[in-house]
Amino acid sequence: MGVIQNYGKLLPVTEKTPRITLGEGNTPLVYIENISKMLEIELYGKLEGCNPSGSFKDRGMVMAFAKALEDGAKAFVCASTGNTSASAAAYAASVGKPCFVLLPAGKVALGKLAQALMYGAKVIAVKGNFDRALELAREAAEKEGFAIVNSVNPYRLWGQRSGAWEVCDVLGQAPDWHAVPVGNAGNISAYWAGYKQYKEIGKTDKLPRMMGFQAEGAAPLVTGKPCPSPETLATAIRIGSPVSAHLAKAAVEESEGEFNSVTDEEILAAQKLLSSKGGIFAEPASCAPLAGLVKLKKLGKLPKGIKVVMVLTGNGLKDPDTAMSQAGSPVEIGDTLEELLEVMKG
Ligand code: AN7
Repeated sequence: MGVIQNYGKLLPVTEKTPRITLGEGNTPLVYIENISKMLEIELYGKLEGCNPSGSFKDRGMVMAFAKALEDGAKAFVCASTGNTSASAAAYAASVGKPCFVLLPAGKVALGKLAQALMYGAKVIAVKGNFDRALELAREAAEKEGFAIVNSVNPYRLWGQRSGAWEVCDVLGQAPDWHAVPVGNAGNISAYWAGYKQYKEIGKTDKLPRMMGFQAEGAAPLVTGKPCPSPETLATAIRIGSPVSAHLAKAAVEESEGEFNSVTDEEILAAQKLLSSKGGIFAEPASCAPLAGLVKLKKLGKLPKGIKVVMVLTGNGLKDPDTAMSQAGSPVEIGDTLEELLEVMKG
């Protein structure tokens, strides 16, 4: 049913771990025909927006909550650019525990904010960026004895490995390239660990090259330096000092992958391309990998015919404001058939 039910044997769960679930995981892996043809590759999208809170975060959150509950946690805390807070708030609601979420004030997409508030978390807007909010969350967790459910919590990354397992279960083995947006660098690290674990137990013969994509204004792993004032309209990945940077670097090195950055304009163009040619609406951060593939194709650096899986990390509905800023507006008419037929002619 959920990640713990489906993959419990591969996860650090014990008899005492509560089998909680909101039905996370088991998301579609969709072949994207039009864009595959355009890029001359075999391109699949992992639709993580189909998770219960609308992003990949639920895979790890269910594990973080289960293990914390096993240890007797009374309350939960996280900092977030939005999706972690929505996910944590959802699981906290479902297990009936309080949850504090720290958000960078004014920099969280509308849908994510609505979720955290509706699920009933205590939502705290911090006048600072995500990196500062995370420092505060860690300090408060330590002082008050709350369970911290950011990806500094190792169980988060454990649960997120399940994404890699599902990809291999569907394709029969790992793809040639695994493309993923990188913010706090947890997901790329978790996928790599998941692929390696699957290879060890004989479920895939090969390992993919890990291709991480950051926004140009928040690209510490591309430049090799922390970014003190990250800026990008892909607010999910507006992170300057990734907590799992060391793991992500190791993943890219070991897999002979790469980090690349893309501009906000390239991200928006990719978001439009994916929705208008692929029929898939993903949030801006999720479109950084596609933006990167388009760019690599232009540079002649995208090998023909390779199988690429890109993780579409969050649902497009989470950020209606950014979408509407480039989507155009409906054609307005009165209420007559004449007017209707007129606009239908184009
Ligand atoms: C849609 O919610 O960091 O590299 O606080 O929401 O594992 O951080 C979100 C990150 C990609 C980057 N795509 O993943 C948070 C948060 C979406 C995201 C990422 C995030 P990591």
